[in-house]
Amino acid sequence: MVCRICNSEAREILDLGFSPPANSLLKSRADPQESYPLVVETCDACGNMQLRDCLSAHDLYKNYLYATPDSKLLSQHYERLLEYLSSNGYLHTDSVVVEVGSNVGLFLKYLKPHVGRVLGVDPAANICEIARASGVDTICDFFDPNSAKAIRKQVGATDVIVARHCFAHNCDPHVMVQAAVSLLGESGFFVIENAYALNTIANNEFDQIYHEHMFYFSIRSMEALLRLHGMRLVDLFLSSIHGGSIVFVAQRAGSGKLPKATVDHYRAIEEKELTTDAYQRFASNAFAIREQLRRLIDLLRSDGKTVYTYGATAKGNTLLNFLGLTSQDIPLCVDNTPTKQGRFLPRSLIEVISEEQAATDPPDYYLLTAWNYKDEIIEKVRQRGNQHSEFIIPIPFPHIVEARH
Ligand code: DWN
Repeated sequence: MVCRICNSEAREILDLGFSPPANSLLKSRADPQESYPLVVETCDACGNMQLRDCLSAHDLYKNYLYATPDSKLLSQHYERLLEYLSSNGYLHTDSVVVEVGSNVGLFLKYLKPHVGRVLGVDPAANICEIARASGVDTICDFFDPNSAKAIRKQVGATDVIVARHCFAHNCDPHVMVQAAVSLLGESGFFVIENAYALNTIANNEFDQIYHEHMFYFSIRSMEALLRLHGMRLVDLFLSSIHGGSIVFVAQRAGSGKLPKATVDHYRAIEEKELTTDAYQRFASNAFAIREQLRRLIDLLRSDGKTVYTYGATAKGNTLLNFLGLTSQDIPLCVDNTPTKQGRFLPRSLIEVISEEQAATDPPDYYLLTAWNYKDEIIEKVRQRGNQHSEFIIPIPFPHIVEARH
């Protein structure tokens, strides 16, 4: 396939087979469902890592079941992100901030008292309703040059555009950058937070590969994209959330701040780590994890043990479907998102139940498919009185955590 950043030839690094859209949970086990190829490629010319096949954004996001969880870990991240943006002069108390992919508005709600004005943009009508009901002004639309023009009419040139874990979710990455350039004021900042490709590759996080994640950005690929639109990376901020994320701060080239030494520092580390060998190890480790984890679960089940998953996560669907695990192996999935409860995970057909329901008859093991919230979830399970269940952590290699109080 062709690289969707620089149009060079891209080459395959990992084929995970066919998988249904990760958040397409079914209302009934009999509902029709489709699976599509999950093949990841890389471009040697610009460092881009992309899905070979993109699904329609409309089909993926118009009625979206993922609501940002109300999590301590995320709240701590919001605090650190606000501190970082404010102390570096990217955000001020009078800033006009637009968040793209604002979901239920949790981040904007946190930001609102610290800036001039906030506005959310999200394509999922059902999610926008929740955001508006919580007092966050939200436009229900995709972020593209047309909607950017309408937003500029409404709030004027924007000081900061934030795109957290949604920028990689579009087949054409140029559209969002074009939209940002047209909405930003002359010295405005475009703050893009994504799962960081270096963490994905180095930590064997192959479960981060699903149809919503159409790109896996590195410093190199992000700079290649920004450069094509007269923008440049001026700073970056690494975080451990979502299995390792990176916050890119971009500005129009030639205006405002010069790139910080941080960018050179981490680009040099990336150049050493994100190598062809690293991609090959990533692919072979995905198959090694599949074999180890499948063997572990089969062994536990043959010993009469019960295994549930914890977290009806997008990455959990990739893991379950790549391993071929179904409701025959894992009868239930626990998740605290009301819109997911009572539904069935696509293709594995595992029923989603609430944390309260699970607490009444806990399993011997939880396969932690929300492993990025490991400490918070284990603490919650123990505090609710369950000292029985043990936790299978699938990444970076399968291991069992008891963590009993
Ligand atoms: O990029 C994306 C990431 C940021 O979020 C989106 N495309 C989709 C989504 O991916 P995910 O589903 O893998 O994300 P999370 O945030 O790891 O999902 C956590 C799930 O776990 C949620 O469904 C909520 C659930 N949960 C829970 O049941 N109890 C989470 C916590 C913290 C809990 O205590």
